[in-house]
Amino acid sequence: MAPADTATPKLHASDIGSIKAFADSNGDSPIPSSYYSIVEARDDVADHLASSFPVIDFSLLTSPDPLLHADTVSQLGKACAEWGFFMLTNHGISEKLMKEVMDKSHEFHNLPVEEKKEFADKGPLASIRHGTSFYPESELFHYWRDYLKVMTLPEFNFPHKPPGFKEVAYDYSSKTRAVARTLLQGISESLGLEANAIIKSTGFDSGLQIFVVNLYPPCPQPELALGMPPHTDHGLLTLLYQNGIGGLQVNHNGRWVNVNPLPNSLIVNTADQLEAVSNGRYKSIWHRAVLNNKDTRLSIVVANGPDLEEEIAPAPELVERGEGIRYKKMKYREYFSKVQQVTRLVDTSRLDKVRINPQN
Ligand SMILES: O=C(O)CCC(=O)C(=O)O
Repeated sequence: MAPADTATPKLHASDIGSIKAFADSNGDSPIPSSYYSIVEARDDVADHLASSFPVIDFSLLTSPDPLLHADTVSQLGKACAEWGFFMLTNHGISEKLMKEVMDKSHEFHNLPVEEKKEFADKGPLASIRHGTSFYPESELFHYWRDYLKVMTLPEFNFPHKPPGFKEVAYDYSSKTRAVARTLLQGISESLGLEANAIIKSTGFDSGLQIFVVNLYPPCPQPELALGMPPHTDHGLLTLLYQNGIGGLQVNHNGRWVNVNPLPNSLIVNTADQLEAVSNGRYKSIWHRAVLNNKDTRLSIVVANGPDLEEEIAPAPELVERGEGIRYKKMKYREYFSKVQQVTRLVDTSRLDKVRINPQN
């Protein structure tokens, strides 16, 4: 499948340092064979399912009309149970702020490589991390993306450049956190729990938030490489906003489906800790990022998690309702730092470490 004889040598991501800089200088030349991560035909995408992707109107979830609210809670529960992903419209974050945060994110990635060295990735618990690929030191293939990952909660950290980035990121991080909090209340209700049940049991109000900016430069051979491998997210709820260029694919009942967000909408997905808290009713869904050969794609991903010191376990009410307990209790810090590291190379869910019966 891969044209090995024409490929650039097996360059390691750490030699490359920044895929944006590499892509800028490499032009249309073949990509290094170390980036050949695609193992299945790219056209195996179930595009007929894209139009069924759930849409939730946030303004109806927060409506004072109890009927509209209840109807939206039920749609939210259905979206979480059937897709684990949905598009969120009318979320109340201004277009101006969304544009500013996107522009500044782009400016950050456009800074000269030298200027970003002070933010070089020093491991998952570092507060500011800039790097390339997925887990460059240990992965089997490399991935065509550069990233900035910042812990914005429980304490706000942020790079001091480019000017103005920190301020808009603070605003965006607070507003997305508030949206995630309200969604968690709706999700609790959809499970038949008290609205604040998940917020309380996960210590959400002192929880972790990671602000990620992914940049995927155009790739001359998008049929061979991925921007990000299939993975699930470790927290509770992730909110993604992209620059209008598609690339996110969601695994729905074993098929990849392209996600086509409306402008200014957010794409939300349920993550590992929500699967555990919901005792498996709302699964953490595999997703990946594919590439194109024309446009630079940016995605701003805000991962919202529990308090790192909180022990996460299925809601007792769900277990008592006769479902039986399906997930072991685990401190989020342990899950976040250890489980994530240990299982990063294998194609099994990290959640298998806490699933009581990994077949479920
Ligand atoms: O850029 C995307 O569409 C996917 C990003 C993602 O899954 C992540 O940052 O974890």
